[in-house]
Amino acid sequence: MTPALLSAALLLLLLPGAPAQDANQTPISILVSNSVTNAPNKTFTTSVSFRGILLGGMRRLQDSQTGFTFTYTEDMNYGPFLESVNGLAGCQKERTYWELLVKKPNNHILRPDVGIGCYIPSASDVIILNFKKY
Ligand code: B12
Repeated sequence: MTPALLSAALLLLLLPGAPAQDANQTPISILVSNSVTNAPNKTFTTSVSFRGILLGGMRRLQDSQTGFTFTYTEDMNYGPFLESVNGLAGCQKERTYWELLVKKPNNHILRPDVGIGCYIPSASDVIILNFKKY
């Protein structure tokens, strides 16, 4: 290959628009909100594997060290229960918990009838983790 062809090939590789993401990954956003204190929202981006569960995307995000952390407890009947996000934990005494909502690309907001271990995100879902009172 001539030097000119080689630099053209290198340029193509570096051009924006080159596939940045693994084709097997479904991109999603995670928006952390707090309807108790109205603290500012924070949005993060992550991905899940093909037909992968939300918990996988949350773990991937936590491992990427972008300032998102979470903990969960294991319920014997329903699986993982989201206990805390970014250091803030739900509390039985104060009747607070992390609610799971999903904003679809058409802006409709759903409240899934399963938790983070069962919900399978679709491409471009905005997962809303909302600290709330019950
Ligand atoms: C009360 C209740 C809650 C309360 C529990 C707080 C409390 N301390 O009482 C709150 C408001 C926190 C709650 C939240 C959610 N819940 Co709820 N909840 C119930 C309900 C109505 C009764 C549970 C109960 O008290 N059982 C009696 C006690 C004695 O048994 P227990 O085993 O100790 O109950 C505990 C578990 O049920 C656990 N729990 C409650 N909800 C959920 C959800 C998940 C995913 C997990 C892992 C555990 C869990 O909290 C209870 C108290 O500690 C049930 C429906 C039902 N009729 O059973 C739904 C139910 C269990 N919840 C459900 C869901 C989907 C959720 C949410 C994911 C909703 C959402 N989109 O945000 C969130 C959990 C989010 C998270 N942080 O992970 C589903 C679970 C179905 C499934 N296969 O996953 C159920 C079956 C209702 C439904 N839609 O069909 N829930």
